[in-house]
Amino acid sequence: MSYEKMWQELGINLEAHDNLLHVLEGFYENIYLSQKNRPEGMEYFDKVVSCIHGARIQELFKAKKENRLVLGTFCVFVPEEIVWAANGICVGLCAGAEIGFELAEEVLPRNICPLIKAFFGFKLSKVCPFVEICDFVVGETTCDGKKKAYEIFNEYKETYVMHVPQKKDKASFDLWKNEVINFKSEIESRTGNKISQDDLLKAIELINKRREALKRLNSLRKADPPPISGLDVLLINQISFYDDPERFTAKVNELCDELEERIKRKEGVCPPGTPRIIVSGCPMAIPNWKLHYLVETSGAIIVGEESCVGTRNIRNLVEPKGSNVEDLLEDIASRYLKIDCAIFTPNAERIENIKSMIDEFSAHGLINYSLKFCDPYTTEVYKVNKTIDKVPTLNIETDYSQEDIEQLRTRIEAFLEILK
Ligand code: BJ8
Repeated sequence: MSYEKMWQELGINLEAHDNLLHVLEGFYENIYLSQKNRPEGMEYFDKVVSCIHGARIQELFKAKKENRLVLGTFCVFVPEEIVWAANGICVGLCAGAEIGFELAEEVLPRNICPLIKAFFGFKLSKVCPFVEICDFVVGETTCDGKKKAYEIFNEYKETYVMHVPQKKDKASFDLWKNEVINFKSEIESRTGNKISQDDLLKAIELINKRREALKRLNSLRKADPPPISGLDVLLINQISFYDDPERFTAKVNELCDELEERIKRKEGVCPPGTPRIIVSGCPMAIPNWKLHYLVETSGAIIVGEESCVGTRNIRNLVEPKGSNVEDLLEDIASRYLKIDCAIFTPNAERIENIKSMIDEFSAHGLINYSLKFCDPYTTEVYKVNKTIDKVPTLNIETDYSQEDIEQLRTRIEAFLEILK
């Protein structure tokens, strides 16, 4: 099926876009389709990627024709329940590839985190139909790089910014709750839909179910051998940001049924006793598969991601205790303020969460993964390493380029030697 007409309508640069899809296809074949003994349930997720800018964009296109609001986000702090409650659609925009960096560097400093450079790059080179189809994007005052970059991004795509506090005391909670209330008003005025208690409850249930399915998937990785690779779970987490939540949840649960059968048969994707690794740190947006690929082709298996594209995004559910809209908004605010992003100070709960993951998943090693120039995560590595004494740790600081692949492989192999 050809989607060219739709892409054209969205103002996509067709030639650059063709090249991107071509590179992505080759990448996917090498990294994903070459894996052995994958679960059959991965077929759905393979299909989603093979049609990454096609079928889902078409659904969004149709939704917009029906007057539904579509908005894009770059951070798990944006309370998407509010968008769904107003019959809108929320998509997490990816920024995981070195695309359009020369154009991005015309407006941004060279030494800025690749994730920020990538979201500019995708927009400026007009190769991402997700960005183009969004009515507007929602930014947040998390790290300094993003905060300042949104001011400029607003010149290219309308950007509404939510104020995320940097501490978690009562005053910060009140500020955040107020931001959540303002966001609700913003969404109501843009959609023309007044959000009722029932709408909010339904949206909370929809997103909680997605989180629960991903939690179920993660917990199945506790088995030795794990029934699914870290690469595949990473991909599923990445897809969770833009797929239709109801369909996605059903597909993850189907996959989990299959994985449970595999565990009963003691069938896994690697031999029992394979070194088990937790990766912790910056998010890995699609198609950033570099670290997982290197680790899993060097004789180890990743059993957990302490990341926003991983457990940080699914650990806590919204607990709807409120009996009216305002109280439910407070429940939402409280769930989101539990996120243990490194932009917070202090951020002790993140270190506790890493410790529990190491125990729960019987990990043999921890890799601190930071994107270059990400101050919050690179700086927090010191505290993580000072506290984690149960397993060896390895610090990796990288970007989206392929230049350091061999150097990283050598360091990962040496680390895995220690674990043996
Ligand atoms: S809640 S991790 S998604 S802010 S990697 S842009 S921090 S310089 S992505 Fe994040 Fe929200 Fe936190 Fe999660 Fe800045 Fe670091 Fe770049 Fe980052």
